[in-house]
Amino acid sequence: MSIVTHTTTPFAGQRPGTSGLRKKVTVFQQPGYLENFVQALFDGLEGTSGQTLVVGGDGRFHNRVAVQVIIRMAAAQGFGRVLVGQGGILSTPAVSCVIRKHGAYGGIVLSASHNPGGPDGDFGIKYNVGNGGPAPEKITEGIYTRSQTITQYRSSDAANIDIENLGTRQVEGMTVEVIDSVADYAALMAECFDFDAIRRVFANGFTMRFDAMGAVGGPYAKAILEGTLGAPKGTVVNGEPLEDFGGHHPDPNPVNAHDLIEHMASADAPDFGAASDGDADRNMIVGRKFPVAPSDSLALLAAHATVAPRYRKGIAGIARSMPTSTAADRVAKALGVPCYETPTGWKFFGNLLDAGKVTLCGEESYGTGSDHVREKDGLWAVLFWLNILAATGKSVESLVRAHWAKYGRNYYSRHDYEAVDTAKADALMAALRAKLPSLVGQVLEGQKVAIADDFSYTDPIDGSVSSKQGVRLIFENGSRVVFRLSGTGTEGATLRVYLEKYEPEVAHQSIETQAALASLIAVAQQVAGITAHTGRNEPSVVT
Ligand code: VG1
Ligand code: CO
Repeated sequence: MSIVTHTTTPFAGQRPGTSGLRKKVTVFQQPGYLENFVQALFDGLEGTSGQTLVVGGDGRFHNRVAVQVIIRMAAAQGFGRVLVGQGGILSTPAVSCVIRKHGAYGGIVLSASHNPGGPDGDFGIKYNVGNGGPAPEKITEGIYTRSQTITQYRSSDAANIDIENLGTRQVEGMTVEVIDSVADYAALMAECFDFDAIRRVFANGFTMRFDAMGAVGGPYAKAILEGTLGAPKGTVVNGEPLEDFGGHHPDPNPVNAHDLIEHMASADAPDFGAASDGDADRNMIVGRKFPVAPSDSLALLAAHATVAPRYRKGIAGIARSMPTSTAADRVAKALGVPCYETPTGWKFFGNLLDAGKVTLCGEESYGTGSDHVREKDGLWAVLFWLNILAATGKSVESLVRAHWAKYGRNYYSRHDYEAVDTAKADALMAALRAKLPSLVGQVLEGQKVAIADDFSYTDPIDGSVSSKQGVRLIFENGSRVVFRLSGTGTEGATLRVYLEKYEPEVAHQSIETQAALASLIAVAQQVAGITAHTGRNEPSVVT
């Protein structure tokens, strides 16, 4: 066994997006592609000698190959220990949990989250820092810069090691511990929530379906829901993590998780439904015939937080990504705590969480989390809902309707135009940015534009500035239309249009969401010229 230096040449475009570097599997299979990125990452890290690195992924195709590459390179880098999930499996929140619990230097998550898996699908790699959260932009930009000039990488020439069985192995001077993928995470969940109360409701016949969509959430949900909490076997469906997710597109929204939506609307619907995404950091909550909007879910968790043991003393504050609806802001106001507005992507919550400014965070894209880890956490949100259902004895629908009655309803929808030609999407955004000054004060579909700008965020803790984070029109009545391009796709560009309208009157709250947002949808077309620029008459996904 020895450490070998390999000469290499850069690959264009190894720039991490919203959540790590995501490319087609075939791109990652190019010799040296993954190695270059990992070396560019390692070259920017100081004092790794003897430290611990956590490695795991969502089990998609290429996961095991990548784990072995990273172990060999971590040994060459001089890490003292690698903690790897059994079979290479660790959900994103589990990686965050393991980093924190074991005082690791950082961790590598192998996932392209909701992007399709399999040999023709996508692969991804993301670096998390010592607080357990996604690397801040300063680090990801550094990786990119180094990746563009890289000339060599270092690796042990050791053979593949056994990562299928628990236990300790040795690669060069480094120890590899293959750990139970679920244990540390499950222990943390038991500290957060009232497991006795949840166990009682299951014992009394409460029913649920958890759809893991063939992705990494399955083993976690099975162990905790069917194991610890006593939910009947079969509560978790699609619970085996498969290399191609069993053909599922593990994006837990009503379009991709339509099986669950249909089941929850059927005659034998259980009391509660939930789904999680590829790397189990996102969640969808569904009551009987009643999908819950993610922005509402965040607001409702905040309003009921004190039922859960971890949050019994109350929350310090809330943070939401800019496009997320302002439903949480109303709860924060009522609680007398601050609500922060950050750019899209979980990395922007890290500083606020570390500084104790916020306890709960959320995004409109079915992501919710708290200071228990530094990632969004799908199963955590599901257990939080179970805790609230157990504590109140109410149904999902009655809880949400009571919330609207108290705080008003934020009608909300996201329209995605996927796989648009990149040049056309860029042209649309450029044209939109150019006309922003002229939009202020205009009356569009009967509403006056109060603010038209490109969202820029100054981190309140470290002062770093992130600009061009989304074009937003805010109307005098608080309605909003936001436009941004996705940073996670691998085919062309995805235009996301976010629409929000606030309705304080209970009497007007039973309108269908798209109907309630009709005038804002018209404004979006008119202002951005979506059809003219992209040739698309309608969005490919509406959530
Ligand atoms: C999307 C979501 C964003 C989320 C990100 C990563 O990003 O909109 O809210 O944080 O995915 O989630 P974008 O740039 O495509 O809009 V995940 O579950 O892929 O780690
Ligand atoms: Co995810």
